[in-house]
Amino acid sequence: MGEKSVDQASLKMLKKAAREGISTAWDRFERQQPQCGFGLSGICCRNCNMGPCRIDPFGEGPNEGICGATADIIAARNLLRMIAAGAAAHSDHGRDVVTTLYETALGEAQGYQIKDEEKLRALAAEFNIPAEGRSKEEIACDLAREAMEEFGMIKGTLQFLNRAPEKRRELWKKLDISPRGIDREVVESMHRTHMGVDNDYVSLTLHGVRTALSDGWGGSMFATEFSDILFGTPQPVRGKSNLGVLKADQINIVVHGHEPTLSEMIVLAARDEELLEMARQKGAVGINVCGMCCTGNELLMRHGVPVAGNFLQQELALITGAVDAMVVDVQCVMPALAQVAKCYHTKIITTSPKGRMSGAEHVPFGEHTALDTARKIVMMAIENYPHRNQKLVEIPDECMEYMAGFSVEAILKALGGSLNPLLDAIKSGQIRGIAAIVGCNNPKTTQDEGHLVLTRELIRNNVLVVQTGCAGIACAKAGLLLPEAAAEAGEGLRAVCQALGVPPVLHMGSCVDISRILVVASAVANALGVDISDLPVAGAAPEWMSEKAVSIGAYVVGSGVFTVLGTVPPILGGKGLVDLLTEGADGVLGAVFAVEPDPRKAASLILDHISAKRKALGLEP
Ligand code: SF4
Ligand code: MSK
Repeated sequence: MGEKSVDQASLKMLKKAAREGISTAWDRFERQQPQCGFGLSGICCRNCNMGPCRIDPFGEGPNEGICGATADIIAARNLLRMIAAGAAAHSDHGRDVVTTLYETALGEAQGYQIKDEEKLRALAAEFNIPAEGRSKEEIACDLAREAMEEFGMIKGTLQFLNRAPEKRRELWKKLDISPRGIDREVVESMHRTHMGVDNDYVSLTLHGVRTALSDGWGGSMFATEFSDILFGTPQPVRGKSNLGVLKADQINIVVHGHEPTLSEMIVLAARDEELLEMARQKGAVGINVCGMCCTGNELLMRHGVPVAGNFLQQELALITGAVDAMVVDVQCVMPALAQVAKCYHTKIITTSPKGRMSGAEHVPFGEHTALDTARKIVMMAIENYPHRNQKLVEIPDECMEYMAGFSVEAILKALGGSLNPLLDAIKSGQIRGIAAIVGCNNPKTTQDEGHLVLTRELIRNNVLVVQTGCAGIACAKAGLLLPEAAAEAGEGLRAVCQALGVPPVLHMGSCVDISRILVVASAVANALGVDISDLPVAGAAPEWMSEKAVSIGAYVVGSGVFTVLGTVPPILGGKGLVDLLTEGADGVLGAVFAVEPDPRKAASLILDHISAKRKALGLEP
């Protein structure tokens, strides 16, 4: 492996960590080497107590488990369980936002309001909820109840599937993979993977796609749409990124995790004059709330709040010695934080009943007392500021401006209210296609390098890039989210970006906001009268690590988009499964996965794919 990171701020903090004897994910990764070959190939099973069983990938030892499960069955079951966990995580996040809207509508949630009434009314129309002459609270109440039904729905299929092009919906119906209730698909995944239920790797994989679709077109879409109703639909906004956003003379609060419900309240509380005065009395000049990972994405999309970093920088933020409190909720929060925090004065504060951490303080967060809880947390950070050991403080100066906030509505506004300018640019070849680059960091690969190399290669070749998650933060830190980055784009894309005043890389939000990308892809496909699989579009997750990314990959391919993975998924021991996902799926779903760790080669795969799709549409390849 090469360098640990291409981010200078990360490298500086890794040096500081080494000086101070603190181990980070990179050190722990090294201590795990060599990683288990059975695990890496996905062919160990412990789904029952006759096992654990493992298959010999070289054909010399056992080629089936005690029950007779083959490598393909074991790998497919393991993959399906990963999808189910990822879909559950996104969808449970969506459920919490739906609940918050419901309680806001009832007047029982403290500090929240319905900020985007237009979107509320548009969604009400989509769900056939009467809106005429009714208050926004009455409509929101009905809409939230409808949404709750979709989680545990007992008949029919998800409402948001109607947003997909007709051909795609027909295909899902034909394959019998249109998702029903969101929870139902996850439960069925667990049932099918129980010992002795679904013993066919093709059938297991198809259910994986169905479960993933219930995430993309269900749980994640609810999270996005309902967050917009509550907190406002993002519009282009500027802010700053990387560890240099931490301030030596301010109370630094890093909010980390995924759900915007808590972080929105922390942002609000940090502006409270009474708390600001308290901070001044402790000797700080202000309260600096910064985001991390997808909580950071939620806040930067809506408020231009500084984002301190992406996944592999969570420990590094603490190693600056300048974080007074790190407030976490759910997902992508490393248990190591509590250990690292012990070396400094930082308080790690967990807030979700679902996400506790030994060694952290727990401040339970709930909608009914949201603002009071947020104030309490901000006060804890203020009280902690005097304990900061100035001798240990070292804040890297890397700090890059970004422009984010490209919701579907913001993109349409930038285009003058209609998709036509984008369609014309695609037809003329000024923009050759669109690529969604998403996902995490992973110490298996140099931090941010995959995201940056792939993004630069694609924009240079006139492919518009849209991003979410930690990929978006990687590009923010590298300056690729600025309109000036159009200088790095090919001539056609550059001209379009300069005319519209937008960057060549559009930040569309957090991981759940990949649902926004599905909406754009559907709108383009509908405008051209084709399926999503006919479009010159592709997906990529160069540095993915989480089970949510597996669910995302499966619903993106299931929606008809060719997807390139940069880190290798644990399935290679199931040869039939690999063939199905990388070749066979094309004839079934109109899209496949490719695995390509080299981001330059990944770019070539995507460019070839875009050329082929352009040609098939009768466009200049
Ligand atoms: Fe082994 Fe089959 Fe049990 Fe898995 S389900 S542990 S392969 S016997
Ligand atoms: S936070 S899922 S590391 S993108 Fe959404 Fe980043 Fe991946 Fe978590």
